[in-house]
Amino acid sequence: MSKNVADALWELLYAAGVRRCYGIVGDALNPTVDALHRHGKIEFIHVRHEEYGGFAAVADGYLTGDPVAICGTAGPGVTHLINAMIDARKEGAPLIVIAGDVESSIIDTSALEELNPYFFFQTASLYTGRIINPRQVRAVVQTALRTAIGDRGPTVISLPGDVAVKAVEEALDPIVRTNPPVVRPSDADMQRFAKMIDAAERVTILGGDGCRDSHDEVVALAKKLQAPVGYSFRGKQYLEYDNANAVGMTGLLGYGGAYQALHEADLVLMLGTDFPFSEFLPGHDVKKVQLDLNDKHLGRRTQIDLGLVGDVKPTLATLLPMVEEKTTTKHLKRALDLTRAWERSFAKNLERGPSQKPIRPDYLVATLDKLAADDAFFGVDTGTPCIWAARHLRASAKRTIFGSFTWASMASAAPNAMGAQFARPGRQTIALSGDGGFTMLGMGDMLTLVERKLPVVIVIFNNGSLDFVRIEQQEAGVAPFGVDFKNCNFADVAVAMGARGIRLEDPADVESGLREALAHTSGPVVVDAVVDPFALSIPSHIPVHTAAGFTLSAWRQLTSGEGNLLTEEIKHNLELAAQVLETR
Ligand SMILES: Cc1ncc(C[n+]2csc(CCOP(=O)(O)OP(=O)(O)O)c2C)c(N)n1
Ligand SMILES: [Mg+2]
Repeated sequence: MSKNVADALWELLYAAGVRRCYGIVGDALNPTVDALHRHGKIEFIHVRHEEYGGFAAVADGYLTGDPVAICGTAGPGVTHLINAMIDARKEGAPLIVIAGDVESSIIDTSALEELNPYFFFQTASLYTGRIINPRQVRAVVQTALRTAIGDRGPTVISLPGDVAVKAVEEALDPIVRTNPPVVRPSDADMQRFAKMIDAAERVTILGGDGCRDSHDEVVALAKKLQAPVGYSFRGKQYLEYDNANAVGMTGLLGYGGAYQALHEADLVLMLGTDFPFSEFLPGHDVKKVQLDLNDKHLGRRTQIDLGLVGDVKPTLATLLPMVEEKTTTKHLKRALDLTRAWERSFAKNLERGPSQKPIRPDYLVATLDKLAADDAFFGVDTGTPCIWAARHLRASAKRTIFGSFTWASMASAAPNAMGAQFARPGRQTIALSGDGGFTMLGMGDMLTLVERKLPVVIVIFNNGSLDFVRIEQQEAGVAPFGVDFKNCNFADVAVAMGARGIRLEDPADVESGLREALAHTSGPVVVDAVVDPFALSIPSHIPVHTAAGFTLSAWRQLTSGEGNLLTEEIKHNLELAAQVLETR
């Protein structure tokens, strides 16, 4: 049988490392998926919602570095992919989106399910190719693959069903994968970099996702410069472990001495971080050097004194012998003292966890952290799970803490966990899901996890609300509104779906319940944890507008007759506040 466009497509994708395609079949896509079926080497993961497949692919691609395919069919099917595609772009995951397209004879006629792929994908896609002639295949697939892999993001191949079955005449050789180049700043810029460091007295490092492969280099530099190392959420997992200079995170999720270390430094080194919250970064009185592989990131979050384009690892390896050793430890010691005080306050609070009802979410996460494997994958939902994960999940050389950290979409944790399980079968895989997130996207595809017998542990923070938004509203000075909802017993739902279900209502059961969940490896488990909706976290630095907003919101609740909720909130957080004040 001669080769058609769809056959050639899968052959080329397979040769470039694509091993899985997540999605839903239908109309325009049927011939393309039929070719995947006949090809036989790329696994098709039939999900119940295209967006779920998209988020699964984001984690899959991020973990393996190999491109992952996702597919949806013309119009509505592909529109379901867009949120995960933007997430892929922000998190740096190589995705190839196979978009079913209407018959080529009715393109641009407002046909049923017709969507202009160029307009529609513009925000999300790094490259969009529409194949209407078999002779485009090599160039379009090549460009889609190279862009997705090289620029780490989603690219689109839009393919009408009638074109998918057209014969390909030319011989198509497999696409050659290239290793990423080693990039570091010019010698002159390296000299300027080293000079600024030598001239400084108090250096602080802020690291991000760009430090992914450079733990040892960052630790060595920090040691040589007596520099505290703070990090973004994405950088935490690469820099917190085995690092005597680690001082926590800055930002609204902040803890430890990072905020002070950044503001009290005379030179800050921003390494591979595009940390977006400018108000938590120091201003003009502190000099800043920013190093990033992407030059578009330089200087966009705060004013910088030196911008450098390069990979953190080779740049620091070159820099290390160029800088003088520093011996004054006062700056580092202050940041470490603050960090230790935070750790003591966490420990004190957690000690009371087993007897504090309702279950404290921080106790839930800290217990999970204690019991989870040293190489566990944690998917974390945007919402309060993010807050508690940032503080209470400890990184290790082999653990992954993953989420929609830059796009901040809800509901990514469960699908991310599924993708992680496909990427690394058998690895302990845990999702920390909001109840809003789980009911938004996670519930339907529980059936996929069951069908595939995937050992994924989904821990639901059942707080009956969009709790994170409630906190946002309070911060903005308004009375909480539109955030509460009624839940069901998710453990019962899980059992009805064929999964294991564990309901946690009593804090005394948290440890045994989580142990049982982690020991269940023959399929998915849902841990439905009824947690305290009033648990607040206090950041290491509270911006003035936040404090003012909380006061105003409290006043509005009192004057609107919702003071009883406020009393609850104060009661639940008073002791925490007292402990945190000790760390100031
Ligand atoms: C798709 C999407 N919709 C809305 C938001 C805004 N948002 C951010 S967090 C959040 C609440 C999340 O609620 P839940 O999943 O229940 O987690 P909780 O904060 O209650 O723990 C919302 C609505 C978002 N980030 N993404
Ligand atoms: Mg919630």
